[in-house]
Amino acid sequence: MRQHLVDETAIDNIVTQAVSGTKITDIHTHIYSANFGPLLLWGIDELLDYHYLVAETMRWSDMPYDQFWAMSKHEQADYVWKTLFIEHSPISESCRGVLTTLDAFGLDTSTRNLAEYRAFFDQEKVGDHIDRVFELAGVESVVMTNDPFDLSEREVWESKGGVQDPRFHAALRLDGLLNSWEKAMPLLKKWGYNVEGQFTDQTYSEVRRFLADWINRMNALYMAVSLPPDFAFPEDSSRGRLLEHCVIPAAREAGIPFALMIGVKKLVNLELRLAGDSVGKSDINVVEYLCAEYPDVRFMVTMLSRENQHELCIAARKFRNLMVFGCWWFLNNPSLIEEISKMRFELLGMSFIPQHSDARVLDQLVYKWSHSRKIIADMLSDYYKKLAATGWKITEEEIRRDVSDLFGGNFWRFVQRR
Ligand code: RAT
Ligand code: ZN
Repeated sequence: MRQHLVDETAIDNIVTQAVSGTKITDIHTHIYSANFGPLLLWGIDELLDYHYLVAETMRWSDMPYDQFWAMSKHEQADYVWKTLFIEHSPISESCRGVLTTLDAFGLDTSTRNLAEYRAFFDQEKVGDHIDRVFELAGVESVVMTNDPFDLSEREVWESKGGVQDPRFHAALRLDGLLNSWEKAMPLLKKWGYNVEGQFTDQTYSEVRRFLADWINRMNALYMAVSLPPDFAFPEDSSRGRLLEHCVIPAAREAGIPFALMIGVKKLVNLELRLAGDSVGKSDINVVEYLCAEYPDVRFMVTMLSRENQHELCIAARKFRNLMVFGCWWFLNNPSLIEEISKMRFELLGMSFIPQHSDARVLDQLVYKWSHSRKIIADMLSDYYKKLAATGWKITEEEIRRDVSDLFGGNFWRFVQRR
């Protein structure tokens, strides 16, 4: 096949085309396929009620938290809109994201007419809307966050056969099991797993059976957990024991990676509910220990604190069973995406997963990806120009290959599904 060499002056165009034309696999989201019913959030009220925006709204407000939570979703959305978009300029990443999304749907953001935006979403049908969002976002498929301890989700898996839309993949989320064993244990018992409060061999093997059952039922691409800054391993705790005797063996057995999302300080402000979590620096030694101790298990890792990013890159240079992914949550802002991704490109080349959306509302796929795509495209152009300056000749095909690795290929290879 003839290769098309790229002239230095054409790099921007070719990269922009490659980045906008590549369909993304979004490896970590909180959205669901349509048959999960009300678990799939979409529309303007959900966009405005996003917990990132609730946290920002309450900074301006003296309304008692309970009063805010007592309002309907619709009223909460009105309040967020008034506070963050009308009374102040909506420059924060999460605010701008709402506007990017409305604009992409062809709505006129200059009117500031919330009723008009509501009317647009009101006439959308969920199935068509999913298609439209995936198309606008340039997303091919998404990985959900699937928690067998969430009773409404469980019901869909058990009685309705789970996902029917091939664009939605599952990830088995283990926060319920690993971070609150006292609550998980009686539930496991109720569901027919012969576990005990004591960590006996039988308890371990029953938890492994539970994991294998759910990996199969969900056809999970990976298992995942979010962890606090003081996460330690090995550790004489229920989490440490379950990790060592159940989760790691289950990952090995099923041949799927285990994703660790490290650095969340849960509910530093209880009254903010879902918006009340914070961040703390974590210990990279734990990641290095896991990768060294279990070379036959693959770990996907993202860390929440900016301070952990450099050492995480270095750890990935040392361990090929470690896949660094995404700019998570409080890091999913242009200035930090740029800083962190540059560090990763310069230390790891193309061998990482630069971003996931973490979308909780379907429509957020539109802005999260449009914002990240732009930043990544600009960065890549710059790196290719630097290569060209050395005399290196790059082809269009190579640029497309690299972009396709970053936006999906690296993930599918790591989960060994393609
Ligand atoms: O980013 C978020 O929406 C957080 O609330 C969390 O869900 C986080 O991404 C997680 O997966 O724990
Ligand atoms: Zn998440």
